[in-house]
Amino acid sequence: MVIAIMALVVAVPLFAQNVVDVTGQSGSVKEIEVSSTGLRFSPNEIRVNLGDTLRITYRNGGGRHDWVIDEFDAATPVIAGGQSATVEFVADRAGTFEFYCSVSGHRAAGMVGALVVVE
Ligand SMILES: [Cu+2]
Repeated sequence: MVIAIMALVVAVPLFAQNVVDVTGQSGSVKEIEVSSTGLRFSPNEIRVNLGDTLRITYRNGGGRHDWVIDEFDAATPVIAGGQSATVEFVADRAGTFEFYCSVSGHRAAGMVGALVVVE
C-alpha cells in the first residue's frame, strides 16, 4: 500500500498534461509563457483560437534549448539556462501542431508539446 501511494506521487507529475488554454480570453494577441525543466516543456499543451496572434516567451530553466514550431515557421534562438526569448506568430491554421526543442536529441527524448488551434 505504501509503495503504491509512493508510486502514484512520483508518476503523476511526470505524466501530467500541463495545459494552458487561452481560447476563452478576449483580444487577438495572446501572451503565453513556456518554461522548461530538464527536457520537459511546461505547459506541454497550448490551446488557442484560429487567428490569434501568439507571443510566446520561452524561459529556459537550464541547459541549451529553443522553442520551435515548424508549421508556423516560428522559432526562438537556442538560449542558455536562465535566459528567455520571445517569438510571435499568427495561428492561421487550425489543427494540432507539435512544438519542440531542436537541439540534437531533445525532441526524440520528449522535449515536445502540442499547440492546438481551435476553429
Ligand atoms: Cu532542448
